[in-house]
Amino acid sequence: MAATIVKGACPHDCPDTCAMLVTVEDGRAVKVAGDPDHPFTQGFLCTKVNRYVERTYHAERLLRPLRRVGRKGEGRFEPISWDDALDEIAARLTSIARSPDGPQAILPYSYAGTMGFVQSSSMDRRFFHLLGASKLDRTICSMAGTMGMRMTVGANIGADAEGIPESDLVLLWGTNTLTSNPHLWPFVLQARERGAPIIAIDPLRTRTAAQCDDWIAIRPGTDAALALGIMHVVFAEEMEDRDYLAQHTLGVEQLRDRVLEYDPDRVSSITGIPASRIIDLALRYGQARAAFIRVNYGLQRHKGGGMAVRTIACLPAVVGHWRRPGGGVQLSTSANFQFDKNTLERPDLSPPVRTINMIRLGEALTTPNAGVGGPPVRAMIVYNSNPAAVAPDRNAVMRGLAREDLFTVVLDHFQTDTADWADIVLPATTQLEHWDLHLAYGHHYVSLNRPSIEPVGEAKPNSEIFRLLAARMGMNHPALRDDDLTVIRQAIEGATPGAWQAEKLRGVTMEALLERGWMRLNVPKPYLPFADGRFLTPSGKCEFYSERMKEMGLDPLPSFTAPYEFPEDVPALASRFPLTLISSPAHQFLNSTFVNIGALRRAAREPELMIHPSDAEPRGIATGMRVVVHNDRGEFTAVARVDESVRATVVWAPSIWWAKYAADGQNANATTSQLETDMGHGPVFYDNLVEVMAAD
Ligand SMILES: Nc1nc2c(c(=O)[nH]1)N[C@H]1C(S)=C(S)[C@@H](COP(=O)(O)OP(=O)(O)OC[C@H]3O[C@@H](n4cnc5c(=O)[nH]c(N)nc54)[C@H](O)[C@@H]3O)O[C@H]1N2
Ligand SMILES: Nc1nc2c(c(=O)[nH]1)N[C@H]1C(S)=C(S)[C@@H](COP(=O)(O)OP(=O)(O)OC[C@H]3O[C@@H](n4cnc5c(=O)[nH]c(N)nc54)[C@H](O)[C@@H]3O)O[C@H]1N2
Ligand SMILES: [Mo]
Repeated sequence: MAATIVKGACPHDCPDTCAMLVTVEDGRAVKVAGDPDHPFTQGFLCTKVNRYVERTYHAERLLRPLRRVGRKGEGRFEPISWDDALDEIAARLTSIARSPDGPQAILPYSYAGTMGFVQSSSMDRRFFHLLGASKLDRTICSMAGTMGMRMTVGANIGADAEGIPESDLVLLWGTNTLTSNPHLWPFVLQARERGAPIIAIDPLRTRTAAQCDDWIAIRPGTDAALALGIMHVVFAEEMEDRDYLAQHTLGVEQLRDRVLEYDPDRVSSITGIPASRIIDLALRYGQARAAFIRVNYGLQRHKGGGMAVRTIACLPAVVGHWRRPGGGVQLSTSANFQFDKNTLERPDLSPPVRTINMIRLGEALTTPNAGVGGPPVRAMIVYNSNPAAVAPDRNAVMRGLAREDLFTVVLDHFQTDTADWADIVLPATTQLEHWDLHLAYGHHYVSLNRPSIEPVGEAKPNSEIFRLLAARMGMNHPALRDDDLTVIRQAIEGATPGAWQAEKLRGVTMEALLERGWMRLNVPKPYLPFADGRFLTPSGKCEFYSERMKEMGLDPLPSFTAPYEFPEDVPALASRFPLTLISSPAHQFLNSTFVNIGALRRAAREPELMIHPSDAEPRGIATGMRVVVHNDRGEFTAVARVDESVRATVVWAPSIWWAKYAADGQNANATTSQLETDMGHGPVFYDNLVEVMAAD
């Protein structure tokens, strides 16, 4: 039989959202490839998603519903029918909802295993809203930076990566592009071919930094100070764009005063970067005509993450680079995708309920009022997430998952660390087996995913599982009966087809998506969102001064906010735990997804810890030795790699391992905390002091 090619989209949590072509023979997917016609992803897939066929037909794929038979966490399950599984879940949830604790004792827990609207933020949300379950604040990745962008430019949108070839200076600021955003790289190379220097600002000489013209090894959590230092020099040297400042910004006089406090010497003492290098960077920035700053979410995983992003986002307005293609800053493009979220999620169906912050799952499961008031959490439905691996303060999370009285349901493709602690495990379909609709957070194309194969085994789409559960529980609302294609149409066209379409979605239709697979938003190419000002803030200006931040009790002007665990501020803690641990993504994994794919895990070898020779030597640590990384929250072991690619006093543990594949059954989140960022209640994964010692 002839092979057919089906147009799909990569579902993973990555800025690139690749257009994917799936080759199918005799009903079986045999190959995935990038769509060469896609202007941003340009026909190649990453190391991980190239193995999507292998992942889909993996021998350990969950094929049937399972019920726990052993003790919690023992990992012993028996297959059961869908009918039995749904009956049992429906009975348990109904009895909790009708008990004095009420439906708020039920907690959905999901994040971005798939980013598709159908499988991650529509039928599921409608179900939990109508049920009256607790809400989940999905903060684990991006909320600090998102808030930072909102404060300065008004929304989490930014410069267009397709303009980068016209840039004359590219700053990769707190981002490991070749690992986490690889489809940006060809654009960066085009800029370099035309003479633009590429500079990485990162405590690690990542594989990306190693390819750059310059590596600025900043101390973790000090980026706002560097940005203020750049502005200090730019104003001192009169390199600012006075016309742009006068027309399109708010608070420039206060900003001028503020940056006086951040002279290169002071900034050097905070950031650990020599003053001469700060001045050099600032002069290059000030002299450029269209510098492109790619910030990513890595740098906002510290206490001052929101302020750091907000401060960096001020830079292009100071020099007026928003005016020109290739100039500006990009954290995300996601807020351009104005899908009809109210119709997708139906928040109106929910009674007033409490909200639980997903990064405080440990606390929510182990404190009587879930840390926020109200009943204890008695049931948790996990989908698109693996909290036993990814959530901070892992030991607290595991104490919660171990509760005999917690009813846990996990929907996944595999028996993850979290699924091991479930009462019921449900097999979910992969992207090859279901419909979906995707935004992107690193470019401006909408993508449609068509299923290319029938579900493997008895797997069902998340959307279908929530429809079935709703029916079982007598939740008789029409919004819980919409099929997947209807949901996609609703996202694009709104609740009343034809009556509503957001400006940037104009022209993006279901028919066109069905035919082409992806479509550019209704924005020019390259898109210059703030070339003529028109910021999305309350004032319509780029807000150097933010009244809203003042109302939140924050400094209304850009400033440096020290990390919680900034050594000079916490000398007693720092004397016991002198090293800062960064546990950013391994090249071979996508958060904790793909850790069970043999070839990728072999390439990642085993949990590693990179440590600078000046920190290794006094501790008697050599490459290849097993080390213990610990603090008061917990410990994990790793194999040391002594290397000058980390700043002294910083250590790097590529993440996020499944605990069950680690020799000690732990991962880096044993050491991370449940503290929140300054804005957006985000996590502080890299604001984390530890000590390292040889294992024996
Ligand atoms: N291969 C792969 N790709 C991924 C992911 C993955 O797990 N694997 N995850 C996806 C997800 S969910 C996300 S959110 C994005 C994340 O995308 P990125 O933010 O680009 O993620 P990282 O690769 O962690 O790069 C962050 C870099 O920030 C550095 N960093 C840490 N703290 C600081 C700091 O205080 N200042 C500065 N300047 N740098 C700092 C780290 O050393 C690291 O090199 O990537 C996505 N892409
Ligand atoms: N220490 C440390 N911790 C971190 C980070 C870090 O850098 N360091 N990064 C943080 C960040 S940026 C993020 S975004 C989070 C990520 O946290 P999560 O979004 O939880 O990401 P994953 O670990 O990839 O888990 C996703 C799970 O969803 C499953 N899945 C995928 N598609 C489907 C589907 O269609 N249906 C169902 N039911 N399941 C599906 C996958 O098999 C996988 O088990 O982790 C955070 N945790
Ligand atoms: Mo993320």
